[in-house]
Amino acid sequence: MTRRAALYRYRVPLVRPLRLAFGTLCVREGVVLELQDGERQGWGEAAPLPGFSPDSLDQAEQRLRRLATGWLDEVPVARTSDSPAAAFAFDCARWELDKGLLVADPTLGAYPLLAGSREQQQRQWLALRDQPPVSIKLKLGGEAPASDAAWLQQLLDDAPRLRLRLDINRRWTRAQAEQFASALSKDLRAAIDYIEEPCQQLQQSLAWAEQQRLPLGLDESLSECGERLPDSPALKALILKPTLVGSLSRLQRWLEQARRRGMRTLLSSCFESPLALGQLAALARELTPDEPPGLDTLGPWPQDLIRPLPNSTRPLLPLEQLTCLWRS
Ligand code: OSB
Ligand code: MG
Repeated sequence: MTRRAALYRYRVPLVRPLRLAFGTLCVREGVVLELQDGERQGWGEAAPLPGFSPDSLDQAEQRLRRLATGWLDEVPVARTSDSPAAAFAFDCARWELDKGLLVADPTLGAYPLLAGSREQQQRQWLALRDQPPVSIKLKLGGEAPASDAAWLQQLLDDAPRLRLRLDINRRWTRAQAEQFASALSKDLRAAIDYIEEPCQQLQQSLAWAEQQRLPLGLDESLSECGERLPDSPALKALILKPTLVGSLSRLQRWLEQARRRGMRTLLSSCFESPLALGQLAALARELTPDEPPGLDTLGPWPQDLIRPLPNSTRPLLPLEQLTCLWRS
């Protein structure tokens, strides 16, 4: 059997700028790995998110080249790595080689994400209000905490059965978190599935959630946890972003640990391209079948990458239009 490998780079201007808690992105860049073993083929994408990921695109590219070279020579490459995005990409490509195509429609069962300014969120909600989803995720923390609570109350008045997932991305001081908790009505409190990353420090978030008896979700703090989740009754949800976690075996270990503690576990995206979003949707179906993943991040993508997503109406950006960086 002949093994072959190649690396490509994409650079895609987004339909509209992505305003995130940690900066604004107008262009998304990533590296795509292609592995071939005889007739079989596997793809993987590494797209570290600037300002959020611990690794850079250059680091991911270097690491992927090493991993691919090791695979071609059939020698194992040391697992330790400075690039989780590369480990994720490599494992997806290996998965496809071994088990077949990793693709599902990321919009199926997805809960909507309201992001951006309050005004933008209000506009997004207007489009959803008449047929409200079961649950919704909101990015909060950009306004005064009491005003955020009032906005949530308005959502609940429009759709009384709505379940809320809130993501603060560590924007609150402990005092602001207290203000938010004090502004919650009883209904509103009961409608909250979890609050992701409220405070600037994990210890503050834990202490606040325990004291207020509010359900806490962990996302970016996971990188500070080493191999063990903090022991806290407030910890109710683990949001896992494979681009940040790295290898699929590491992802599995987090899933098992969280499940042993009765936490809910969700996969989520880092604004990867439709190629990786389709893979994340398929992985979520395998690994977290009772929780739809947080993948409502397709909006800014003008095209599907390399292969069409199921049910997609976007045009395709074919492989020929990517820059080939290396091939064996
Ligand atoms: O804070 O959870 C985040 C996307 C990129 C970077 C950070 C985050 C996100 C998301 C993805 O919110 C969507 C989701 O988790 O539902
Ligand atoms: Mg989050």
